[in-house]
Amino acid sequence: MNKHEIAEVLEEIGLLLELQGENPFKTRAYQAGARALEAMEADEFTAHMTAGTLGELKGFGEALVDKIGKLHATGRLEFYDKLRAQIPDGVIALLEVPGLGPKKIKALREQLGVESPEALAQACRDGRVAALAGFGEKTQTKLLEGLANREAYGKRHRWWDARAVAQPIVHGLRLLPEVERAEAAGSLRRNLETVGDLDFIVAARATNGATQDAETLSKNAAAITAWFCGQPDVKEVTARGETKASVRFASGLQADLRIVPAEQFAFALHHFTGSKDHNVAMRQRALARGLSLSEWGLVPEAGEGTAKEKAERGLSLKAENEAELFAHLGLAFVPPELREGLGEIEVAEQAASGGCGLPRLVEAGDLRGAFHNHTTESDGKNPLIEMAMAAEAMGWEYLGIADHSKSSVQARGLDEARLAAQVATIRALNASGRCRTQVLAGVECDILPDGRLDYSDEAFVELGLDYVVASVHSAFTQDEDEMTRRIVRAIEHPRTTMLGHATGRLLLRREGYKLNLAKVIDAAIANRVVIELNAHPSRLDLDWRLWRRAAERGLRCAINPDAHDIAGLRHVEAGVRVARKGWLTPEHVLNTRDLAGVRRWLEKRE
Ligand code: DGT
Ligand code: CA
Ligand code: CA
Ligand code: ZN
Repeated sequence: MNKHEIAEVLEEIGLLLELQGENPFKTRAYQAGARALEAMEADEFTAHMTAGTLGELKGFGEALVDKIGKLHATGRLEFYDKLRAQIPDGVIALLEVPGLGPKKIKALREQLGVESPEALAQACRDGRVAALAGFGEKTQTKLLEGLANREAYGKRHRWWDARAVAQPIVHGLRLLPEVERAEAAGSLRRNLETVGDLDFIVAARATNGATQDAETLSKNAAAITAWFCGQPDVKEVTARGETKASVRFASGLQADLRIVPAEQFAFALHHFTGSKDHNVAMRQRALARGLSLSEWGLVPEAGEGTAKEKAERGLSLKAENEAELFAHLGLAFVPPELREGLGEIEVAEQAASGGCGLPRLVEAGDLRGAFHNHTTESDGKNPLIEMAMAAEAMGWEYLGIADHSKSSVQARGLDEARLAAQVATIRALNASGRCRTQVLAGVECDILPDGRLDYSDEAFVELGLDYVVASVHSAFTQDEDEMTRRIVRAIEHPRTTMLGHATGRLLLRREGYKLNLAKVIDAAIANRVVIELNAHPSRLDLDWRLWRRAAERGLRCAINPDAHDIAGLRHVEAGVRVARKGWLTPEHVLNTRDLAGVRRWLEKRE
């Protein structure tokens, strides 16, 4: 196990011990150990493990070092397995209910016998939770809300996490001798912000000459299915047939596998990429041409038999890849992220007939920097120099630092003096030539509840910042009018360069605050204020569904990782994926500009 995985196990041990009512010193030791591991460089950790010197560090007692050693070497820990087995799954599930920690869960178990989310919901409906000491009506209502969200959200996963699971599976499939081609399809391939399940499409290899004989296909399919179902993370095989299988991983994520002959691959990949709305529109288009489109192929509508039978009789048009499939229907290739049935087929038709065509969507390689990133000055985990070096390693021309402002006390927001010092440090770093990436001096400035910014106009003049990201971090519960007025006021402030994480949503955890986004977008366009596409995998905010129209109307985007550490810079990729889904081209995105172009925008907004 790597240090991150070990830290997660330690964190969980701490929680489990707390659930059992262990003494707080013991539980805290595990949680502190987990945090110390997270903060450690990977190289440093490896060096300690090799040299056996972890125990010399503060906070790593003998028992902890022993457990880390076992997890590092074997990936297993008997102590953890035993502990985990003592606690019912339902109680573990309670930990995921917002508003519930180990202490409250302990009280619910001991006083009400509640040992699962379902039992908790019942106890809340009966009013028994409100009656408990330390709970009350308000808590009970909150818990019911949290339970409802958990149900609605529980079945989906963040795109970023789903991809981390899918990538090694695609690679593993491609390495099998029986596999000719393998791709992930479904919502993952369409870059949807959350993913229900994974879908894998595999073309089995034809070993007997050009035409595939049924026997070879079924032999190869069996080998592929066996590999798929036998992956170490598979917790349950939920379906298993000759050419398909479904599994569930320990994380709860499920995955479908389909195996097809090579000549069917493009059709199956297209079908299982979806979306349903896109597929419906494509099928209608095929029908208008006397053809029937399905996962089996593109066959004549007329004649005896099902589409599958016709395809098996060799009546399908041939498509080596999806581009050829689209071409059969008079369409240019539609990138998967645009396949949502939102007008992409009409545009692909114009493109095929030499019209204005599909947009050249923004790519990760187009980005030359980003504006919203944190350092250890506020709540980041890496100091300025390390963030700058990491940006340099990514080939970025500039890196914007925007630490929190003074009202974000819990994030160690910077007052005027500390911010002035940071600006001076940034200017000095740029002048020193230590780093090819130029650092831009910004701030993530709180939008106060009344819409004012967190520093006075005089302070802004003195600070001489390159730009200001204005964000809401407090008073989330204002009503829609008040919140809208608040944000519009911040947008109208002459110092505001861009609006950070516009709705404050946390995917699968928290809805955004109530807001009239149309008014906010109008104000941003009118004031030439950029709206950020916050690329953090839990945010992806502003939502992709709003970008196409807003950008057409003149709204400028910045794809910002909101990185709190070096690894967080990589989140821009999630942001780019979502920007593509919003039909954004490089011209719509400020951070595709070179440094001179960015400076022109920051100074003159042009
Ligand atoms: P998800 O998994 O909920 O995030 O969303 P998808 O889009 O991955 O949906 P999924 O896994 O149920 O199916 C993958 C694709 O297969 C879907 O986008 C379109 C296609 N598909 C599946 N079932 C149907 C269906 O009943 N009708 C049509 N037209 N297409 C379907
Ligand atoms: Ca899916
Ligand atoms: Ca599926
Ligand atoms: Zn923020």
